[in-house]
Amino acid sequence: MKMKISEQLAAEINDQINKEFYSEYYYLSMAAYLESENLPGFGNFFVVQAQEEHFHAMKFYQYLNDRGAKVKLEAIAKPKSDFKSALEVFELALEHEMYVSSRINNLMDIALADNDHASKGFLQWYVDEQVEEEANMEDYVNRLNRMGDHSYGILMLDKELAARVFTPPVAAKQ
Ligand code: OFO
Repeated sequence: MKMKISEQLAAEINDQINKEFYSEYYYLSMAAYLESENLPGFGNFFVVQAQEEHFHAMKFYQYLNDRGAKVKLEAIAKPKSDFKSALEVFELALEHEMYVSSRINNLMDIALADNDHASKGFLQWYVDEQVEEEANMEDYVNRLNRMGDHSYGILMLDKELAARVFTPPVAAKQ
């Protein structure tokens, strides 16, 4: 199949596939820490987050295939496994999402420079997703900050986070 996107955009998306799998790994590592701290609801939240990252990676994977570019998988970096608290986990998750947003914006900049309308449309989904992911993480950072050491509040939040389930976005099905 003839390649229908620029070499540069294909290479950057290929790299982003690695970053999305790293995100999956990073959030799974956060989940494992939270489970070990007897916070199964918090753990569940990050297991679901990891599933979302897997979905993001596969959506990029499919896109490269569809545009005639070959995916080349690279090694996934080892994630941090020691954390100080649930608050620190959410702070790091927020920081990570802000980093991912900057990478998605960079992909969009390339698609704009290439005047590649198909890629612009495709990447807009990620731009919107990042707004939601950052807002979500920030909300939990704020709530945990307000709670301080109140174990009742943390237990209630753990119960709330236990209810999160992974639902693949319908419009973006693989
Ligand atoms: Fe893939 O959005 Fe989070 O990292």
